[in-house]
Amino acid sequence: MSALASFMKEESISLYAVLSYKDVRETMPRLRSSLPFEPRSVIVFLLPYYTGETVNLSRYAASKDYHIHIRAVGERLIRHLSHSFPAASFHTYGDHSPIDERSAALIGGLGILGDNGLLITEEYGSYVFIGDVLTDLAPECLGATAPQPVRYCEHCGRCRAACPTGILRGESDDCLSAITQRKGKLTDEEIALMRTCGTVWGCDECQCHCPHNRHASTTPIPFFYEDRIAHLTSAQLEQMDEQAFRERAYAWRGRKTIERNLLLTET
Ligand code: B12
Repeated sequence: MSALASFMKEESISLYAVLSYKDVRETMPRLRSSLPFEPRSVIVFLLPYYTGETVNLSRYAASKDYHIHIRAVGERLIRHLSHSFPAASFHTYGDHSPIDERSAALIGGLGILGDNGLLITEEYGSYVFIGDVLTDLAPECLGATAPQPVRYCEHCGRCRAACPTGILRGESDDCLSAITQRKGKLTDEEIALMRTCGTVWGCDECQCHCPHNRHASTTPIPFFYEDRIAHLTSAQLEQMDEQAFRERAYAWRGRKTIERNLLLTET
């Protein structure tokens, strides 16, 4: 078994792909040029996160911040591969990557593209995070695959119909997830949408209505079960010390934004 395959097995990661860097869609060249090496290959991996229902937080935000786990997996992978390839350079990303992560996962054959813009896998539906590692190793060293044609969902229309703001129907410029994450004052209409959908952070409406998520398996990754909060209250937030707060997915906007959302939906 290759060093890469043995690592993925140890980490219970069943969905990953290796691609040549020239085949992936680069969206942030600035990030690539700040690397001290020229990337030749990409390892893209999926981390399923569904652990069960939530009350007022979207599913991705119920556990500790997923960036913590993506980074930890990426760093462990780099340490593991460095034993086999000591002269190679690596860098890990999750979200803030030089490449379009969804498109890399799609051409890596890991899933299909839903009309909600999300990558959908067979086993875990769209409840997967995407992480990636860039390296100057030649694609052949890691057993890279040729890019596969992008496959699409059946366009059943359920995500479009369920989208609270209508962005998926081309009727708005804003996604409810983005609205919950915006600083400052929200409009009455935006507040009403948050209340109707019962969310204080993120939005899962398009995912909840997707038939591919109906039988999505729960994640085998322990991280997503630890310190899980399915229902956040103002009182709980107030009691969270700075360290605990910093480890939540809603921390990047500061306390004020999530505090405001709780206040708007609790009254
Ligand atoms: C900014 C951001 C957001 C913003 C804006 C979303 C947006 N504009 O796409 C907001 C806050 C709204 C958001 C919300 C969510 N997000 Co978000 N988000 C991102 C982030 C950091 C950047 C996205 C971006 O702007 N990309 C650049 C633009 C140019 O890409 P795009 O054109 O919009 O994307 C299209 C291409 O990928 C295209 N495409 C696919 N294949 C191909 C192939 C070719 C050849 C071409 C040309 C195009 C193409 O299809 C995509 C969709 O239309 C990504 C991480 C990342 N680095 O990708 C996560 C990411 C997309 N988000 C993620 C998640 C989980 C969510 C939420 C579900 C969270 C939640 N519950 O609230 C929602 C889902 C909302 C939705 N239906 O899109 C996951 C998605 C995982 C998955 N299964 O697909 C990602 C990948 C984070 C991660 N590392 O796992 N997000």
